[in-house]
Amino acid sequence: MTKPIYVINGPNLNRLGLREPEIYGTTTLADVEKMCRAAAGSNPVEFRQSNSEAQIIDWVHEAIDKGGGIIINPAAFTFVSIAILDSLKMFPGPIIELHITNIHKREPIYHNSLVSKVATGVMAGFGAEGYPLAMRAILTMVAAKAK
Ligand code: DHK
Repeated sequence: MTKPIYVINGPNLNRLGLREPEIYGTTTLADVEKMCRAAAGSNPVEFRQSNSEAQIIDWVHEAIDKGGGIIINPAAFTFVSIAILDSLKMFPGPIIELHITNIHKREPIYHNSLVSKVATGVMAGFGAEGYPLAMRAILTMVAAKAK
C-alpha cells in the first residue's frame, strides 16, 4: 500500500490568488492542489490547509502514522512555532519545507525558519510551481528510502 504524501498549508494560504497577488501570485490553492495531484500521478496525496496551529500539528501526527512524506508550507508559523517543529521531529520520512516566495529576500521577520532545523530540503521562491517540483522531489526521496 503506497503511503500518501501530505501537503500541509498554513495560515492565510486559503486566500492564495487573492492575497497580495503581487507577492504570492494569482494561482489559487485549489489550482495548487490540482498541480500537486498531477505531479503525484498514482501516488495518493492528502492536501490540507488550516489557519490553526493545533490543526496543523494534528495533521502532522496523522502523517506520522499514515504518511510517506510531508510537504509543508507553514506560512507565518514557520518562524514562531516550536510546537510544529516538535511535531515534525517525530516524522520518520522526508520533509520538504516550501515557501512560495523567497523568504530570504523579504523582510527580516521572514528570515529565520524554525522548520528548516528539521526539514530534509527547503524550497523557496519558485511560486506556485514550487509545489509540483516539491512533489516530484519528495516522491524520489521516498522511493530512494524504500530501496
Ligand atoms: C507564506 C506566508 O504566508 C508567509 O507568512 C511566509 C510564505 C511566506 C510563502 O512564501 O509561501 O513568510
